[in-house]
This record gives sequence, C-alpha cells and structure tokens, in this order.
Amino acid sequence: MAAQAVLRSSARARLLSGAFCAQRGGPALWQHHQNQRAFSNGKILVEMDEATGVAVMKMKSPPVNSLNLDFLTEFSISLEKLEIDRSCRGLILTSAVSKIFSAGLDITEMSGKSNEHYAAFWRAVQEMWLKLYGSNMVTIAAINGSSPAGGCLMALCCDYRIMADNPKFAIGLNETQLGIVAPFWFKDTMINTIGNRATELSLQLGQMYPAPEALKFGLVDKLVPEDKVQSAAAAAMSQWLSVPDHARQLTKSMMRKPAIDRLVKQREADINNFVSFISKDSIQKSLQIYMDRLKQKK
Ligand code: CO8
Repeated sequence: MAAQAVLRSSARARLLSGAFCAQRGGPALWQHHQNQRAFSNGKILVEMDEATGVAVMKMKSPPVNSLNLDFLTEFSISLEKLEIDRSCRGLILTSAVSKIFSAGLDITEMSGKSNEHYAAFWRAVQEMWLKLYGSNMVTIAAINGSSPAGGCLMALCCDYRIMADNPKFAIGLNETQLGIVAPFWFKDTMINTIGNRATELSLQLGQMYPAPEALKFGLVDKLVPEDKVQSAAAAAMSQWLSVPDHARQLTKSMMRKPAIDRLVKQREADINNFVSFISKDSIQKSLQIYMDRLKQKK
C-alpha cells in the first residue's frame, strides 16, 4: 500500500493547501438534501447516497467529455475528496452527456502548445490514472456511450464495467489510429484486464470495439439495455460492497500495486518522454490530420 499512501498524502496536502482549488475560486462544498449529498465543480457532478455509501460521479463536459487539463484537475480533486470521506465506500463513474462516456484526452491539449503545457497536462493524466486505478473504493464504470482512448482507460481503471447494449457505442484504445502510442501504463491496465495477446491485437490495430464485441473480448463485464445501465451498476455495487472492505482492498492493491509502482518510479521520465514525443513535427501533423478528419465527417 506504500504507493497508495504516498499518493494519498501528497494529494491530500495539495487539497488542504488549496493549491488546485484557489485557482478555480475555492473547493466545491457538499450540498445536503435528506439522505443525499452532492457537489459539483462545473465539469463533474458528484451525488452521494449516505444510506448506501455510494457516490455517483457524472462527467458533464459537453459535447464529448474530452479530458482537458481543467477536467482532469477537477476529476482528481473530486476523487480525492471521496477517497478521504470514510462514509464513501463505492463510486459509480458515468456520463451526463448523451451517447458519450468520454472521448478521451482532449486532442487540442496535445497540439500547438508549449512544452510546459504538455508536461502539466501529462502530469494531470498520470494523476487521474494513479488515483482511479489505485482507489480503495469499489469503482464501477457505467458506460452509457462511446469511450475511445482515455475514456476507455478510465473505464479500465474501474473494478467492474457495465456498458449499454448498443452496437453504435464503441470502446477501445485507438491511439495508433491517431499516429500516437499509448504509454506503458495504458498498456499495463489493458493487459491486466484482457490479457497479453488480446492487448497486443487491440493496441497495434488501435481497435475500437462495438459493445457486443467488447463483451466478447472481456473489455467490459456486462451489457444491459441503455436505460438499465445505472440500475445495473447500483445492483453490482451492492454485491461488491457485501465483501468486507479490508480484504477486498488488500486484494485489489496486491493485483494493481506492481503497475502503479512502475509509473510512480518513472513518473518524471514518462513526462519527458511524452513531451519529446508529442512535440515532434511529424506527431503534430498526425494529430492535425486526425482532428481535420473528425471535423470533416460531419
Ligand atoms: N479531443 C478534442 N476534441 C474532440 C475530441 C477529443 N478527443 N473528440 C471529439 N472532439 C470534438 C470534435 O472535433 C467536435 O468538435 P466541433 O464541434 O468543433 O467540430 C466535437 O468534439 C463533437 O465531436 P463529433 O462531432 O465527432 O461527435 P460525435 O458524437 O459524432 O462522436 C466521438 C463522438 C465518437 C467521441 C468522436 O468525436 C470521436 O471519435 N472522437 C475522437 C476520440 C479519440 O480518438 N480520442 C483519442 C484521444 S487520445 C487519448 O485519449 C490517449 C492519448 C494517449 C497519449 C499518447 C501519448 C503519446
């Protein structure tokens, strides 16, 4: 649990010092209503049921919940707030945007910016992964729409994935299709979910899987009709919460600690790699072509 402890204490220190929050006009406060508590930072809404100890985190950054620096910062602060709240045992991660879970990293954060910006952005992506993959809470992804790249990564960080049974919704790590390379900790997260061979196929081809295919590959654990995603996630959560917390948490840590430690040890080198890769002219060109193609498809 050492990595978790380091993460928790550094993030807590930042939270308490208000370093992140001061830039954004102070921390979001809990609003109370009967058995419900809620807070919102703008791009994320968190609703907590005090009776069950389950929080639902809704990403609400239209049009596609892309993960820009502000979003990632809010995400990590919100997660830390729940993590240190002893009454919160489970987290359901979902989207408030119709048909999209998350479009992954915001491509505009990775093009035409300074190296300092790329470094700050990548540190925030790492922070999101370290917090979510290393969370002590039970985490369930209620995937109610498409979920490419970083969106898929967020879902893979959770303990269990329920997806809307709609073949129009696809999920996968499609980085190679953009001409970029998913870093080793994206790869590790996928291997830990679907195994080495399936990951090799998925990553090299940059494959996006429609929901039924994703289920076959083990990328998601269950498909349910679109209007049942939230209730199915709540039902799965109560099953997971019936296991004693300490035993489940230690088991989770045992499974995930090697991958987490690997990034913690190489965090600065990983940032330097990202900055030198993403700032190459050829990579910038690939991203530009991809963005142009996205806009042209309309
Ligand atoms: N970043 C920024 N803008 C985006 C992104 C994104 N990831 N995705 C979509 N948008 C924009 C579109 O350009 C469009 O903008 P505008 O309205 O100004 O034209 C707007 O959002 C709406 O998009 P669409 O019209 O395409 O919406 P649809 O509902 O038709 O489709 C999809 C939604 C399926 C999400 C579709 O937009 C899509 O496929 N987006 C691309 C997703 C993608 O490929 N993401 C990969 C990001 S890279 C990543 O997450 C990991 C990188 C790892 C780093 C590697 C280091 C080297």
